[in-house]
Amino acid sequence: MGIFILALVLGVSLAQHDPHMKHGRTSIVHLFEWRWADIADECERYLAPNGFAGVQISPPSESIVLQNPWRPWYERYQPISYNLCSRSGTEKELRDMVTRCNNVGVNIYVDAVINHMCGAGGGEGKHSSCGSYFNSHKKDFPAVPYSSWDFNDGKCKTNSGEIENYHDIFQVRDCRLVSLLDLNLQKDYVRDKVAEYMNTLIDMGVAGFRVDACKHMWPGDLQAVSSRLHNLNTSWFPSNSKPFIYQEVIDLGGEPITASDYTGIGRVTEFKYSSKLGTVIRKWNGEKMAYLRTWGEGWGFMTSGNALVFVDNHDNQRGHGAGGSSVITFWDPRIYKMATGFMLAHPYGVTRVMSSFRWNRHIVDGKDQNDWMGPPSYPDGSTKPVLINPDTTCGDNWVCEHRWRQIRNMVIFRNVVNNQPISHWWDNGSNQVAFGRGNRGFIVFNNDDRHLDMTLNTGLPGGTYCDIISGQKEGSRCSGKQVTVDSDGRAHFNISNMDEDPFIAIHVDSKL
Ligand code: LAG
Ligand code: CA
Repeated sequence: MGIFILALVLGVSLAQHDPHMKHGRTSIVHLFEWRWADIADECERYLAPNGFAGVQISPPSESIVLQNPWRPWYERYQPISYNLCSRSGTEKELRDMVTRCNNVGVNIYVDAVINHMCGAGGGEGKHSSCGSYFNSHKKDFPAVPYSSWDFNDGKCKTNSGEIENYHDIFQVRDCRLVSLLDLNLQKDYVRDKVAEYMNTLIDMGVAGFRVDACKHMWPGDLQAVSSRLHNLNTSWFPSNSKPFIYQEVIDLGGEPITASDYTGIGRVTEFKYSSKLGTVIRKWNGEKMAYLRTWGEGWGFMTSGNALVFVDNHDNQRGHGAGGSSVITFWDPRIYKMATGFMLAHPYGVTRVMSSFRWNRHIVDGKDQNDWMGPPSYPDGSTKPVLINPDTTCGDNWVCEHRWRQIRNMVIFRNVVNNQPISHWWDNGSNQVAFGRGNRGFIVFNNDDRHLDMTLNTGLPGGTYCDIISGQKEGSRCSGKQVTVDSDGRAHFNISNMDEDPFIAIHVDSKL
């Protein structure tokens, strides 16, 4: 009740900050560019059994189809209409996926591209994923329909029509982002069309949205769209549930538009988290893991209840968007597992795990020449199914970070310690740190160039626990390392800096 009144006073709609996760699950996985049919299978065979709360899917709206370069991943950030056939599949397959994932308690969060349509130079014809006609020169998108009246060009005051200066909040909202035709969300007509699209998905059963490019939309316009949204489908969600909204706002500091301009509408992506965690784990700029003691608001991040956090995302893992070279990705697997392990062990924010495809990375002078490359595809441009190897990893250049044992087991760890505060923090003043989550779990990292050999107070009940990083509990034995906690909660930890993964995690469900 107290919180509710506070929320009213602050004008905050806390409802849209709630991801509506089921069965005590806590993490979202971004299955970047996966086909709907594969996601449906993955919900049933892997995500639900391993405690994943939800999936962020690639944009389901009809997009441009680009041939130069050949079928880049980013064509899906250039909508042609709100028809629901995309590179990931048909509307029927989308609907089937939403139903099947919901039926096993895995939520679907849709990447909604509503700031713009395709690029101004997108052309004319039917080079679109459902075959709808459009003419970018005339700003004509009859399949919505939008016409030239529905775009912002009159309002944009730059000579080029492009965003030229990020210190001018009017340009950032009313001019074109990388030439993309900018929708006029001041108009009720545009707001209605966008809300109609999102409501179709809500009625289908999705749990919420990752809203693309929010820095480029006025918070008031987003609020107007949000207020038009239906409640979630009561086949799977309690009545009066509002869709979860997490807004992509790249705020690394130094610009007049900040993440806090948007926290009244829903959660916001905390990009500082991704960039700073990379800096710390890489030990750049004199950073060390010991400083993570105050991780979260103490580092100037937004309030935990407003934040959506990630180690890397589909943009900054390939040098798009912003965040810089510190961002850690699957290309550096050893530190990637550690960074993801830290994120999932730490209580701050709603966590999103990245699941990528591999591409022919080719970095020249710090820039990846192949940052455009699309998902694993056949010569005709259609996306390949996700191949599952006998050892449960993925093939055909699907990376499936979420299936790496260390990451999957830390997703489970986060569920087991949900709502518990940080306890028993220890560090060596350098890059060896440890902390517990109440009396439910404990994790120890050794990111120094020397051995860790310490007895620590874990706060856990006495017993023998299986380390969930080097292995896990399998029946009545551990497939990896074993940790003995004495009756006072103390345990001895030995972590070589040469270990495959220099960290250990245990929780009450990994006790023998
Ligand atoms: C986002 N967040 O705010 C997405 O996370 C990001 O992936 C999107 O950019 C961006 N906003 C717009 O939705 C991506 C690529 C861009 C690409 C754009 C449109 O990062 O590189 O632009 O999608 O496909 C590409 C070209 C541009 C060109 C533009 C229009 O790179 O040079 O001007 O297309 O033709
Ligand atoms: Ca805009």
